Amino acid sequence: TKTPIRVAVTGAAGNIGYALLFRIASGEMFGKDQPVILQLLEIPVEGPQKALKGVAMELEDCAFPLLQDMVLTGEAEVAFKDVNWALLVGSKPRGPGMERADLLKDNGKIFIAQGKAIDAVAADNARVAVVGNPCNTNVMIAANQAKRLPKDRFTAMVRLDENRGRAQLAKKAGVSINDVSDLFIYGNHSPTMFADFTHAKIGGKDAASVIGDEAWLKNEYLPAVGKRGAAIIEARGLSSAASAANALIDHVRDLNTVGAIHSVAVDSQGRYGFAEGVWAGMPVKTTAPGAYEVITSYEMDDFAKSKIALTNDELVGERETIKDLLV
Ligand code: NAX
Repeated sequence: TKTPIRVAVTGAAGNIGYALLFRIASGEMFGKDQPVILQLLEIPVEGPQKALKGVAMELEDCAFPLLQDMVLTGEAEVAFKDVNWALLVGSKPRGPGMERADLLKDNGKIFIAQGKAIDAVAADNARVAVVGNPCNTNVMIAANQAKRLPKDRFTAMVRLDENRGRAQLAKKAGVSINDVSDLFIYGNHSPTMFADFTHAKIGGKDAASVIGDEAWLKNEYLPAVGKRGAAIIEARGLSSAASAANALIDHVRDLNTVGAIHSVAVDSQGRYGFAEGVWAGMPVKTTAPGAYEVITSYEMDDFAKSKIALTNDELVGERETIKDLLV
């Protein structure tokens, strides 16, 4: 049997945590033959710690054969000790009347502390995936602290946006989701993201020609994908949780699946016209378990370039807001 891998999940007693942990423990993220040890972090406050115990009791009650052990903690240094994967889900939600700048700064502090702890105690092969919003900027802050690990180990999740974008294209075209390919998300996980329909394929053909309605793609589809998170909150009274957990399963599984091509927010290194040093969604191809190369071959037309410029401006603005938090 394989050696267990250690997986940290932060915000483990939250909504996404509840939709995520059981699927990791059942083998959907790392494979049906890969034992896991879950190291669960919650804020060191009675309520969340008690709720975390409850979640752990339910995990126990599932009697998952792959779940070798669990660590429940309020301390980052304990949660990230020797981890192979750190899934940073927990963050502070935007409160009533709170400015976006305050949200960025408050969350930035969390990701400084967690980046430091990962740097200090995580395994040498550690990989980090950030979900907690604003995820592109949070991952940049964590990576900036964790100098021991190469920057390409740090990714943020835009896979929910890719999945949403593929589903909406399939629905419009009246085809199965399996017929939609090559739809990638560029930029920020926010309404400015660019779901690049210009290179998407439906049944192997150009999506734009299959849909046959460019105005719909530009004026309805793009905003609908960008604002889908808000539409879920409006309908459910709670933000996306099961679909976000599902996307994180896809994100991590595909980063471990050689040949998988998928959207991931990575250190841009100036690719596709993004500013150096911001984390932006773009297509990557997994080359070895946990390793990937960015696909740089897509040629963008003027429309696509203008959309990328917009989401890049937002990423640069976020970095400007938290620049005092970078070392
Ligand atoms: P919840 O508020 O239900 O859960 C978050 C949990 O994190 C809480 O239990 C809280 O106590 C904990 N937490 C807060 N600060 C922490 C810290 N410093 N260390 C450890 N735990 C901490 O939110 P949930 O619905 O689970 O969403 C979690 C995050 O995912 C939010 O930031 C949300 O905005 C973000 N999302 C990101 C998505 C993406 O595609 N990248 C989509 C879904 C989701 O909106």
